[in-house]
Parts: sequence; structure tokens; C-alpha cells
Amino acid sequence: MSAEVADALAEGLAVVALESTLLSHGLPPGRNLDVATRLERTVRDAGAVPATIAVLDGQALIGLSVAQLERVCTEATGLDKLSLRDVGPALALGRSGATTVASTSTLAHAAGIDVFGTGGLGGVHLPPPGATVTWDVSADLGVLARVPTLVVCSGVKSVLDIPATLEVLETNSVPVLGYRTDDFPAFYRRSSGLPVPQRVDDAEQAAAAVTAHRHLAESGILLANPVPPESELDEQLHDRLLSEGLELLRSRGVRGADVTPVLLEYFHTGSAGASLDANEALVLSNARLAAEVAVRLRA
Ligand code: PSU
Ligand code: MN
Repeated sequence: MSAEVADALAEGLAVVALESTLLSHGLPPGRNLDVATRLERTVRDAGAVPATIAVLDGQALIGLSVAQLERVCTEATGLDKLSLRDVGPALALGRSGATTVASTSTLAHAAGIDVFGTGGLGGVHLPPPGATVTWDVSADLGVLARVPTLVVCSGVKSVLDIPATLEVLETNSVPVLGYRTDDFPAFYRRSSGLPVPQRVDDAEQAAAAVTAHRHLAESGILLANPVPPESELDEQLHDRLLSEGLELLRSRGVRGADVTPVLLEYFHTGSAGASLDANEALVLSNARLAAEVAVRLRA
């Protein structure tokens, strides 16, 4: 743990966990370091201490120095994508990697941090045309079922089976709170067309819901905050890139952990950067909201 994060936790200050996979595998080099820096600044401006999480040289780090953040953002090709199942072996074997929602929320919880801001949650993948079941269900869902971290995100990516993802969250007693929306967001788009079970309209209400849930269950909580309206991806462009992206995955036989990074990269090139602007705007907005709720939770 960095000294800053350790001190903040010891003093009972609000701390917000941030993940590293969205930097190393979700954004292009150059842009990612700028976003990483702005994410941390946004959390600070909202009155909380940021704790970006990654695994470097066999050590799980909670709170990165500038040099460590640079490493995460420039070693894009060398850094592994570590979901929770990969972290133990990576620590044991001295490897380096970026942490996903699943591994970041678990490491945050182990460190005593209970709020985490990210971009989009993983979910249940759609089968490629012709196949019935792929069994590709993100470990993010299993971790939300068991680890009581509040995850602030912009819903799940539209490349997923969103109704199935929402069903899995319900089965696992994970509250899904819409932030100032009645619709579950779909990452680049403000609405998936599906309703959220509950809506909250400010950080105070969100914190109250989190506290009440924690008396009842051990599961995590999802606070779904739609991409800011001015940064939402155009619907037609989005739908075209989505169908082309899924076709690309099928033709290249992309599977498993590579699916999300390959699709995000396809969107970023195919939209001439519009999806990058959307991605950046939504993660910053989620970091700010996560900090606001973390501050209320400490009050
Ligand atoms: N949010 C982003 N970009 C990303 C991700 C989230 O804006 O790249 C990452 C998170 O780390 C999440 C992962 O856990 O996508 C989902 O990967 P998978 O579908 O393989 O579970
Ligand atoms: Mn997967």
C-alpha cells in the first residue's frame, strides 16, 4: 500500500479504488496516462484519496507512484490482464499485470477500501452467430456476488447479453442502482432499453442504500451512472461498429480475455476517436461519483 493510501485509511478518510486494465488494455498508450492522471485528480478534487491498483513484479500495489502509473500505461503489450484467478499465480511467479474489475474490487476490499470507480463491468457474452452457449461470463459478476465493494460504472458494454447479465446480478443479490436514471446504461450509450430496479438521485441516497444493503448481505453493489449526454456515442455509428466488431471477433476466432480489448480497440479506430472521448468522459464521471459516495459513507 502506498503511504498516502495507508495514512488515509488509518485516518478514516474516503478512499476510492481505480483499476488498471481499463488503462493498459482499454485505452491506447499516450491517452491512457493522461486519463490515469486525470482520474486521480478528479477523485482528489471530490475530497477522496485515489488508490489505483495493479500487480508489478509479483506485488499487489494499492496506490501507484507516478513511475508505477507510467509503467502500467506504457507496457501495454507486456502487461498481462489479470482477472482474480490470475492474481495468485502472478504474485507467486513474480509477474506484472493490470487488474480487472474482479481483481481490483477483491484487492481493494482486502485493503479496507469499499468504493471503486471504473468504466464498464464485464458480463454475460453473446454467443457468436450459430453457436448457442460460449460460457463466457465475466468473473466480474462472480466477484460482485461475494465481495461487498460498491462498484460505480456505466453499466455493461453493449457487446454483452445485457438482459442475461442483469439476471445474473439479481440471482446473486447485487443491488443495481441507476444514478439519476431509470434505465440501465450500456457503456457508450446512456440506455440499454432495460429498466434498473432502483433509482437514486444524489450521492446521499446512494450512500444510504449502500449502508442499508451492507446490513443484510455480503454481496457487492452496482451504481450505474450513464455516460454524460454530450459524450454519448451516436446510435447509428454505435450499432454499425457493434455488428462489425462482433463479426470481426467471429472471423478472427477471438475468445476469452481478449474479447473486450479487441472490441474496444475496434470501436476506437472505427469511430475515429469518438468512442475514446465517450470512454474517457464516463470513467471520469464515475470516478467523481465514486468519490462523492465514498465521502458520504465516511460522514
Ligand atoms: N471499463 C473500461 N475499459 C475496460 C474495462 C472496463 O472502460 O477495459 C475492463 C475491466 O477491467 C473489466 C473488463 O473487468 O473490461 C472486462 O473484461 P472481461 O469481459 O474479459 O471480463
Ligand atoms: Mn470473458
